Amino acid sequence: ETVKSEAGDGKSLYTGTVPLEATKSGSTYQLKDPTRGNTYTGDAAGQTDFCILTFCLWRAPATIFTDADNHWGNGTTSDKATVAVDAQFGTNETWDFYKNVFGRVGIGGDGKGSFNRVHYGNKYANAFWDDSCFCMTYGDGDGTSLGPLTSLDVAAHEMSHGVTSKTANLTYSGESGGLNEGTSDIMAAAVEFYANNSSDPGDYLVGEKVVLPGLGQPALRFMDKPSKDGKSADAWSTGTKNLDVHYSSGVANHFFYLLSEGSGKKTINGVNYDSPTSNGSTVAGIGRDAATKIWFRALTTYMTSSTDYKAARTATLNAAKDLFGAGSAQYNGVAAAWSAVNVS
Ligand code: ASN
Ligand code: ZN
Repeated sequence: ETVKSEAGDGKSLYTGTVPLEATKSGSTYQLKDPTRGNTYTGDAAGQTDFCILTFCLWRAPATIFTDADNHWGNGTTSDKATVAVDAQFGTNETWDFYKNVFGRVGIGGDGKGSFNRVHYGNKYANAFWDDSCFCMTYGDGDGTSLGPLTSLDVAAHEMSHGVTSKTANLTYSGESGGLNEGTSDIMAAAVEFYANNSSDPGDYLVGEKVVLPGLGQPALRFMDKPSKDGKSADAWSTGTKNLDVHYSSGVANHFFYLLSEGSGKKTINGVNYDSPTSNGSTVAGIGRDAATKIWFRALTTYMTSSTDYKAARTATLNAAKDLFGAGSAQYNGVAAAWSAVNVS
């Protein structure tokens, strides 16, 4: 029996009312999308996994969300299904982005869907992708610094860890760890621009929807000038490899911003940016679509588990040569943007 997809919609926390595809089971609907590898969203109901490092002895089950009329959530946290709408929407947009922009179907590139768990733990202020269950997990946040982690950019960031793991498999420490984190931030921005949702338009901020006043900054990370978070690197130095991977990623994020948009002041979708260069140069952007294609090709064709920033420069130059030619503006833009973050 083929499962018929039933078009419904949901009122999300962060992206307004969004279309969803559900599965009809008897007289109720399940939040499970047959058009995207049966990707579904379930309720972890406050439970947490029991793991020793990465080996999990017990995992909080995801009880699939069901609904009587295929109109999910109410746009606020008073309805448990609201953040499930965000999570399902996040997987949908990320799926569509990888499929329609790169021809990659599913995080693993094998057409297989994943699943989401929401309401994980108690005041859990994080979200993560897990390769071993092929699943996404979202906490509801601590309510002071972070709200529910279910924004589109967080979804795309975490699921892109799954793509990296199946491709370059960049080791999650040192400079390769910064490139791994940077890849997730870069793809998060690209997915947000791709989705073009009016409540959450594309930007070069990470986590702007999930932060609360208690965090004291308007986003988790800032790609135009990563040091705005007080910790991330704007440019490469010999100390980059010693930073936490969420801060050494600044070099990659800043490279990607400069390559896409260029240096200096710019306003995009109402957000003001002012991106410096470390060498005093002025960099002209090549556009985010070209920059995204170059990064993805470098990730999937040239980067390996041990790629560092110097090798990432070579990988992206090779990718730009393949896609646009050796003397192209895009190729020259890649060289200039890396030089502007002190990677030569
Ligand atoms: N949210 C964190 C991240 O994706 C958790 C993790 O998996 N390291 O960077
Ligand atoms: Zn990450």
